[in-house]
Amino acid sequence: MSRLRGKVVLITGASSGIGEACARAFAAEGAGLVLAARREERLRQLSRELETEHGVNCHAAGLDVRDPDAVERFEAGLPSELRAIDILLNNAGLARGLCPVHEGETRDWEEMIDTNLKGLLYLTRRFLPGMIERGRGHIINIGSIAGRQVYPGGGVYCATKFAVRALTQALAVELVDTPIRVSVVDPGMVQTEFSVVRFRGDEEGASGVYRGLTPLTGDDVAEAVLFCATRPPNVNVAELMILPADQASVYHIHRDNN
Ligand code: NDP
Ligand code: 8X3
Repeated sequence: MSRLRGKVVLITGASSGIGEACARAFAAEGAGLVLAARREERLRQLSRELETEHGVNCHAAGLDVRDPDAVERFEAGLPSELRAIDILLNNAGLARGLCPVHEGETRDWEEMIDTNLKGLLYLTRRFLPGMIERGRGHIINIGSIAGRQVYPGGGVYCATKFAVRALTQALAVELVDTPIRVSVVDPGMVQTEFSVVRFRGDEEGASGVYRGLTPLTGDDVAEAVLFCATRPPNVNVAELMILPADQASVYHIHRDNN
């Protein structure tokens, strides 16, 4: 029987890309789901689909992770059968722009820091105490290869992902005397809405990022997340980096120019 049957998984950023793929993967394993993102209609549609396809219990609600009061209201609005979160997947995140710090826009920096870092903290602060009380739980953070290496124009985005890695390690240290596990999954290039968001709707610029290579899909990353979530209780995958075969580092990428 699946190790996830009957577990409750909260996924932020479930309205597209990696988060949506994870929702599908966890539902297929029989987990109950709490789905959060700002585009509520997309979440509701996904939720209906997963309930019909897999017979799982699913709750979808609009949430902007940058707003701590909204996070509090979101928790208060959870149905009783989905209140005890077993796995918190802190996935919501984004990059804005690709320009050096001396040309950067403060609103872009704020959006990245508030979403990728402070949002992750607000969700963790709200749901971790319950895990500690119940003596079970797993926090899985989506970091990035950009949390291990920097690149020009990626300064603030990379800084947020370095911070995600640092926070994951800090949580692991703080929770070592509890059964709570903490993991970070660091993907390389994944073709999702990420680059379209980064370039504010410039589809051509976004697809140029992946030109000549085979990027990861959201499903590839979901498999890695599922691997972390399904280890036996004595095993914690502390860090997992997953890259396209065409990528060896942020600087070493094989592109087929034909
Ligand atoms: P997508 O743009 O496809 O998905 C991002 C998700 O985050 C969406 O569901 C979006 O939902 C949600 N989100 C963004 N801002 C907020 C917010 N303020 N409140 C709530 N939800 C929010 O990109 P990916 O799936 O690729 O990105 C998921 C994670 O993976 C991010 O943390 C990203 O940094 C990381 N990552 C991505 C890589 C890639 O190459 N694609 C590589 C490495 C890591 P909505 O807009 O509806 O709120
Ligand atoms: C996204 C991967 O290399 O575009 O986290 O920063 S990268």
